[in-house]
Amino acid sequence: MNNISFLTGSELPFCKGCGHATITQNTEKALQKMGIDLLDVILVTDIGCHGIVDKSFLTHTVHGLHGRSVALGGGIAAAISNPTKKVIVFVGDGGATIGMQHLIGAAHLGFDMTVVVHNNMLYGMTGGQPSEFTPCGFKTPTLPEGSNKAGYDLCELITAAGASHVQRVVGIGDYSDVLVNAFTAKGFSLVEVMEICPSYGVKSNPGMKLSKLVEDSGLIIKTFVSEKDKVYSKPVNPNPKSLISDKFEVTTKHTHNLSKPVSIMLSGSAGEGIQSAAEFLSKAAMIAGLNTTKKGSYPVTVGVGFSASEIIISPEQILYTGSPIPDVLVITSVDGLNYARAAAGKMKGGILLIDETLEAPTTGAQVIKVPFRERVGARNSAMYSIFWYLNHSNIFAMDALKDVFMGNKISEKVQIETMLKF
Ligand SMILES: Cc1ncc(C[n+]2csc(CCOP(=O)(O)OP(=O)(O)O)c2C)c(N)n1
Ligand code: SF4
Repeated sequence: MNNISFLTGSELPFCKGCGHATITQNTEKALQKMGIDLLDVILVTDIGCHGIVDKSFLTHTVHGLHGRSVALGGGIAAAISNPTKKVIVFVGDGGATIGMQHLIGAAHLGFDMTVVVHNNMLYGMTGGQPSEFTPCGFKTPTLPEGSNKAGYDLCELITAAGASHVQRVVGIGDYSDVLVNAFTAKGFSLVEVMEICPSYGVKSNPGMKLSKLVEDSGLIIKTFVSEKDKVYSKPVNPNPKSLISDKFEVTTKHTHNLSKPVSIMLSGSAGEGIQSAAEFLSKAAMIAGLNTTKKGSYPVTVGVGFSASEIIISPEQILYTGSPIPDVLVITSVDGLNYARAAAGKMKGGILLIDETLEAPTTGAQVIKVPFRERVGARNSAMYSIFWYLNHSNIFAMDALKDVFMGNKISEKVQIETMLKF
């Protein structure tokens, strides 16, 4: 037991008689009984009336999106993985409805945390809409005829999902020991506190008593499971390989002739190497001492239709990706032509390199027809187009692009000489 104050001392932000206030007071008392330090508590709150209490707590607090507080809390618990710290999540029945999968998942994975569900059987903050926890017959301002079905039995669900400690309690008086039991359990614990919202629940159901309502709804007040030593088993590899370590390391090896940025759009068909060609061009520009950005566009069905990439190459730092009106537009197929027609129409200058089999779209750019497909076939046409463009523009040393090409598996299948016939 300690006498640390876990609350700011200013008034709690709830309507008079709201059960959320009782949960706040019982939480403080439970934490004092545990003798835990203020800053060893991480309180994650959800959206809703209960969530605005975070400004009253002197502990660490995190305010989550509606229904996502359990996912946030689970992430924090997994990341700190420290038995001296206590992660507590406050969520309403509305947030529990929206984030049910997170609750089941967190119980299933056994995250070391406690969820306190503020079940006032409706969405309080937004004026009393029913949630999936609204009991049969319970009326709300937006459901004045009363619910015609039973609400979820959350405790049964979470017990079945594998939680270590689950208890339901009627939120009246001192139930701090119930919270102590949950807070001190190892692994995932949950307490469902039954309440009525005086502003919407009581008004819509005059004379209804909380204990009677809970009893009539068939929700049992009890401890559903209490395996207090069940521990969190890490669901993921504890020593994952860094995603950064094998990134492309850039050393300038070649020269360039660029004094201002140039934007290039490659537009062709899925499966014809547009994204690879864009990547090769970007990497080559980097080893020629330039900055580059690359933005890929393709339909969700990645195997058919167009594929396009917008590349910017510049001697200066570039703070954005994409260039809807390129300086250079390369079109290698019919799909690419259809995709890039609008961009071509906006070009007032620059160059348009287009496969010689295609009819050039309306454009203010200088049009150059090149037999991309005929020279190297459809699959390599995009790759060939960047060699062709680099040879034509000389914006940086061709040796940079040759280096990137030769360092890739493609060079085992495609002779580099094929790419160098202009
Ligand atoms: C994803 C999402 N849906 C809806 C809302 C609007 N909204 C804000 S508070 C709230 C009701 C909250 O009810 P509950 O979670 O039960 O908490 P209570 O207010 O009763 O404490 C809703 C629907 C939102 N903020 N985010
Ligand atoms: S509206 Fe209801 S849930 Fe919200 S603070 Fe008031 S009594 Fe509590």
